[in-house]
Amino acid sequence: MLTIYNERHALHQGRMEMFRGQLVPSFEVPARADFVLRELQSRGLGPVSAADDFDEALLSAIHAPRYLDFLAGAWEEWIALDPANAALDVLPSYWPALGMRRDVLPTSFPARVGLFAFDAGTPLMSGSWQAARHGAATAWTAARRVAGGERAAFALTRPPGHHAGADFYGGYCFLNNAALAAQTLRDAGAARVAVLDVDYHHGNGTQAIFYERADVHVASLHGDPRTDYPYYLGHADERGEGAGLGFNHNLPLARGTDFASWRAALGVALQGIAATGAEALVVSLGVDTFEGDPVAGFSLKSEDYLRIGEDIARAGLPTVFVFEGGYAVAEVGVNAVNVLQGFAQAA
Ligand code: SP5
Ligand code: ZN
Repeated sequence: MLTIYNERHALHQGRMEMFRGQLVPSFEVPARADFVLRELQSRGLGPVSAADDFDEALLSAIHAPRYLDFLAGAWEEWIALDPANAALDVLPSYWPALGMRRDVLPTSFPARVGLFAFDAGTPLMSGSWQAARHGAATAWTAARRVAGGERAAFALTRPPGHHAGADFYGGYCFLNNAALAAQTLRDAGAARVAVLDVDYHHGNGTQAIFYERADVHVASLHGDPRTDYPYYLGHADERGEGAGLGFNHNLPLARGTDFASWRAALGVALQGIAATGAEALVVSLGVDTFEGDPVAGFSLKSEDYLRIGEDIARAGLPTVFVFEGGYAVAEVGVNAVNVLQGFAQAA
């Protein structure tokens, strides 16, 4: 399988995230992508190449202009507050509560951070924008290859994307790579595209972006938001709105869910996708469902990921895989590449 690799992913290296009253080292580290790349190469699973030249204007199909402007300039504004800030990551301290104004953009940079960030766990630093931007280019390129006739392609990138919405970031995500891939497949002629999100966490950004649209069906298997991040979205009764009603499918699962139950839910999600008549598939490929993951609560084993790839291949759709979460760093390569290998062998 063809891999498009974000060679600039390591420009983003968030240092600290807020966890229960203290700053702790971020779980989302550059080594994650390095392990996946190494595993792909050692199994010889296909060529690895860089993204095509990318026109940043394409991002506005998914993201709001004022949000993109904020991201592109955030680091310079942070340094302008105080040159000593160069040694620190940007994290929010203030948020607009419900009933407060989001339409007026504050001049204050810290106030704007809280307008666009929905958690204090997503450090933004000097290279975040460049890494995220090239990551979006990576997903866009993978989608173009699939639109051009490849059976499948893998966008190997970080920071991840599925928590990022049209105008917000969080959950280690700044730009929604999977949403851009889905939009790219639509623009290339697929009448309907499905997004299948198998990351442990609900893909709240992807859901929000497509919630009122019938042309992109979003299905997500995840830890129940009653107990798990991102907490405030991802329930089973969220089915889409307006024209999008019936095109959002959430399968929340209890902490501790094992592979047999998880796989049954995958079958339900894939049946739903088949019923929509989708012509192409984007997989938000997080492997934080692994039993050893430090931030999540399912109990999948490494060999289970081969089965996941096989099941997805049986959907028979042109498929773009986009790398998302997975924080058991030493195993993340084996687990992610097992999905791709299972897919390639069954396809
Ligand atoms: C893309 C993705 O997987 N984002 C996930 C963001 C999760 N952020 C919350 C992490 C909570 C950290 N909990 C630490 C538990 C220590 N035992
Ligand atoms: Zn996740």
